Amino acid sequence: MSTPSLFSDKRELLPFDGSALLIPRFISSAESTKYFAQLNEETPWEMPEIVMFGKKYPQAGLSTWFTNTKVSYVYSGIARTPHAMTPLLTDVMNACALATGAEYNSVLVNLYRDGNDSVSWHSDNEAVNGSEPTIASVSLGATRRFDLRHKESGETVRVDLEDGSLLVMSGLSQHCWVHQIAKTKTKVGPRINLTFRRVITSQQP
Ligand SMILES: O=C(O)CCC(=O)C(=O)O
Ligand SMILES: [Mn+2]
Repeated sequence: MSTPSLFSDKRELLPFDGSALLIPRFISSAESTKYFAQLNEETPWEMPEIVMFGKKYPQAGLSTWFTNTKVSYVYSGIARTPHAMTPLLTDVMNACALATGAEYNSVLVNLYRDGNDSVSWHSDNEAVNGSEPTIASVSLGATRRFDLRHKESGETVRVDLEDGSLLVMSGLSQHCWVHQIAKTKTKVGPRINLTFRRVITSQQP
C-alpha cells in the first residue's frame, strides 16, 4: 500500500462546516480485487432489521461490525453483533491510520449487492464515537454515488466513490451534514465499503 505523500490528487469535497477528503486510488486495483474477493467470502454478512413506527423492516443492504474493543455498538438504532477484527481488516485499518493520522479500532463492513442496496440519509454521530469523529471510508468494487447534504442550508455535494478510493470525514462533518448511498436503476455490480471508526473505550477496562 502506498504512503500518504503519494496521494497528490486528494480533494476536499465540503465547502464549509467540516471536512470530507477524497483520496482516489488509495488501494491499487490488484489489491482491491483481492480484498473484495476475500471479504466477500469470509465476512459473516448480516441483515439487521430496522424498527420504524413499531414495524420491523430489513435494512437495504448487508453489513457486519468488527471491533477490537469490548464496547457494544448501536448503529442507526440497531444493536450490532461484535466480530473480532480479521488480519485483512487490521492491515487496511493500519494503512488508513497512517494515511490520515487518526486512530481506529472498529469497522462497519457494508455490502451493496446491486443498485437496489443503499443506505439512507444519516450522520455517523453515535455518542460512542466522540463529538468530532474521523471516519475513514474505503470503497472496493463497483462505483456508487455518495451524496452529502448540509442539515441547515440543504446544500448538496455529490461524488462517485470509485474502486480503491478513501474518503475521510472529520471535524464538524457529522454534526452539520448527512450522507447517503442512494438506490440506482443503472445496472451496477457489487460494492464493499469499509468505514473505520474509533469507539471510545475510556470507560471500559
Ligand atoms: O457505503 C458508503 O460509502 C457509506 C456507508 C455509510 O455511510 C456507513 O456505513 O455509515
Ligand atoms: Mn455513514
